[in-house]
Amino acid sequence: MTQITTVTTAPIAGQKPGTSGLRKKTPVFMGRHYLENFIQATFDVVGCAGKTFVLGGDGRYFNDRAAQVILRMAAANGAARVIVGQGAILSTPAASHLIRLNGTDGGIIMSASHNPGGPEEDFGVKFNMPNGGPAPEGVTEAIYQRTTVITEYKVLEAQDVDLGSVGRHQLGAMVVDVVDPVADYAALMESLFDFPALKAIFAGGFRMRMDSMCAVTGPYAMEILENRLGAAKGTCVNATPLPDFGGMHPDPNPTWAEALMDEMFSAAAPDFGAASDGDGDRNMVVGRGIYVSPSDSLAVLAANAHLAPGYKAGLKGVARSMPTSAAADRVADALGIGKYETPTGWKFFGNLLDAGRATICGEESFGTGSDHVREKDGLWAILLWLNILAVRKQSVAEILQDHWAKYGRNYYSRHDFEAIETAKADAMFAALRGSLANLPGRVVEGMTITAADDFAYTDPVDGSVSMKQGVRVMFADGSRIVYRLSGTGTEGATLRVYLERYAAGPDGLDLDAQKALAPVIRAAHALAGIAAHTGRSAPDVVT
Ligand code: G16
Repeated sequence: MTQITTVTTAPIAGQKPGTSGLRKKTPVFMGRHYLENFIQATFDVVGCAGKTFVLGGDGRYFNDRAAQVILRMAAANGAARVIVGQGAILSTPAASHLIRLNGTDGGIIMSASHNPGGPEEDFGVKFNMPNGGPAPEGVTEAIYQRTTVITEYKVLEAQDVDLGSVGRHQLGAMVVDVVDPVADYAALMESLFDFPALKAIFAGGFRMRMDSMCAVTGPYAMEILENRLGAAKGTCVNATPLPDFGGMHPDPNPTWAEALMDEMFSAAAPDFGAASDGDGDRNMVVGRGIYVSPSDSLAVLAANAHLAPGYKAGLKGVARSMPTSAAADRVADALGIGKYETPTGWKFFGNLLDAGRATICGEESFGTGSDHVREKDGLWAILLWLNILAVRKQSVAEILQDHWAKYGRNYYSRHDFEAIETAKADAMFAALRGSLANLPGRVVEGMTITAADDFAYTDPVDGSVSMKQGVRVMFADGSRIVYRLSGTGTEGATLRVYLERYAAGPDGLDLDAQKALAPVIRAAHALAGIAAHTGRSAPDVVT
């Protein structure tokens, strides 16, 4: 017999979801009532009785235990059915796809994305809506408000469900369907891309390195690249997901995917390199001897997507987050399609995708995706790049050079200053915001400021307004600086400074990005007084 227990609890401070769900140190999540309070608050807000949800996570430490708790709570709250990835594993894009494919009432994804995993590292939970996308701010705020008044939660007293093998189980009155985490996602990719053409390039000796950083993408990459497309054995490295990601920091950028960068810049470099993050929604692509910035990647994908079968009808529009470079806007203008600038956070793309206004979206934070799901999708971006390489029969370097020659180049970089004392970061932003009105007209590093503001966004579909989404300083020569505090960190504050400078060409398209941006970087430090406020004169991570 199974029995529903109502447990008395009390609000726990700080359960406010950030850019993408609630992310905290693992011991915090494992603390008494912590996970339970957040899950009950979620069910209280979105409803649970009679509903069907998808559940899965990136396999990090505590993923398996948390899944059993969430299942018991879903059963106690009257859910009809939960579809779970085998081993409680689902990449974030695969979870989004399963929600849409099965027409469920949403899903719960356990992940702290690119943050390290382990007993002392990070854990996270987020709710995705029936459209497959992250809950919008109105819903996450309601969940947070609920956590501040919660007094009890419900849990079924039962043994663990066997999530180790595919099949149907019963948990009290609730059905639990354990599914292959890879199969449906791989079929979706096969429907979008020209697999025979990709098979042909691998058969012809095209060499690739795919670094899954010991995180969730491993099994997806193995199945698609090595098993279905016939890439050489050993193409996929770090392909076994581990609870602590093998000690790696599964953030696919030049700093943390250093081994891949070294290989791609070595004499024996393969033709194409790629990496993905903890939960499989981010990607980095690298050519032989050339790094592709995420902003450029978005622009190249938008300009060439029609070469893949899934996008041969063309794009409806392109959306990017505000701090992402304007390179994609130039492509949208040339194609005569819509362009959109949203706040940081994939959730802001959902309405544009649902309304059919945008087909491809992307962010500087190594995220690209399309309307095939409602999350960014690392492997999708990598496969679209492969499809473009297969059709154009050019190297990554040649494709980038062609692109810049046609559109000009938006030199771009992001400088992160991590684990700053929150009070110091807040003081810096208060001073910066206070100075905005006086900035236009001022000349810094020889560049004249034309405008300065705090980005506010009105969603063109539902009219919702999001304020204070990042401080922008724009210059007469098209350069731009953006300052934001990260909403995904779990320790102190992370200051992100986004730097951009446009070169129309034909000269000056081949500079090192940091050198091309040097005056903009100096201006960014001077305008915000970064060193004076935070004590930091150099960034911790440069992407
Ligand atoms: C999340 C969001 C992205 C955002 C990124 C960084 O990605 O879904 O939209 O760009 O965080 O956000 P922040 O600058 O606030 O740290 P992920 O991959 O962490 O889920």
